[in-house]
Amino acid sequence: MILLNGEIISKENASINIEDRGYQFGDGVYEVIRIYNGSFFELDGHFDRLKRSASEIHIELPFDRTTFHTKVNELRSVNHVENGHLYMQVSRGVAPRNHPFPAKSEPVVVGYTTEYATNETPAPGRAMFTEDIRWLRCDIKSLNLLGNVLAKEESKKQGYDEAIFHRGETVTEGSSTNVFIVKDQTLYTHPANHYILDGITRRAILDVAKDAGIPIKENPFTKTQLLESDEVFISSTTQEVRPIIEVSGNTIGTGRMGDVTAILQKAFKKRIPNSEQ
Ligand code: DCS
Repeated sequence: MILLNGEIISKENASINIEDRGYQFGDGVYEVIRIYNGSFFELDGHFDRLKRSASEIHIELPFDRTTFHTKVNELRSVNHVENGHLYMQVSRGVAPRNHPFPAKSEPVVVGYTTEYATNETPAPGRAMFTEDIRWLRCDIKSLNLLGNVLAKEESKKQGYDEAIFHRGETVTEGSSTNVFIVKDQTLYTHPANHYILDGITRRAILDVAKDAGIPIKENPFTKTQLLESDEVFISSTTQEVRPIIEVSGNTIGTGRMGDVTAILQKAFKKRIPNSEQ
């Protein structure tokens, strides 16, 4: 079953208009929300971010927080998803194709769930650098993902797990992840400004790092600083805290998961709803 404009219906009965601006312009916003042991992870944080993304592109969400909670829980429940994620997108709606906003359009809301076979964090991965050619509002979780998709595809073609973006010498984020480095026991990540998406996982990591007494610097760092760091990891809803042991052919640190990364991975896992760890 899927969610379409507030109704839970079977996928077979759902259709999207060819003049949906999400389809024609990528004119909309989205969220990917993790489900652990039958509960959503940081649901309010996702709602707040969705509302902010929508507002930044002048879309008013057609539901409030309470309705959002009710609908996504209903969908999770009818689909019996214990572990997986919910994808949700809101487009500006349907109108004859024309660049300016239509005078009148109702946002189109789509949600569906995906089930995971396991909750295991992906194994340590390898990444490559790629120039960040995206627009300057990466803080908006927009449906326009071409820059991200092209970078991820290139990294896959070259046998890597992720593409790490840089603007000139400055590292920003991954194609679908945030990037952290550890140098001399201090944790560094790009500040949450227009150059990156302020990840829900990123925030949880900063929180647990603070609790663990790990010094944090939300400062931009360079490609060279990343290559000379002791540890690198990426974070996202789907990949959690994932060590990166090689970047563009260069081994990072010992070539294995670092100590600080291990502490943060463990502490993050403890935050998972109904976790037994
Ligand atoms: N940066 C980018 C560009 C992302 O696309 C994502 C997540 C993140 C950072 C990490 O954010 P979260 O911690 O909130 O997940 N991308 C989602 C996506 O498109 N698929 O999975 C997660």
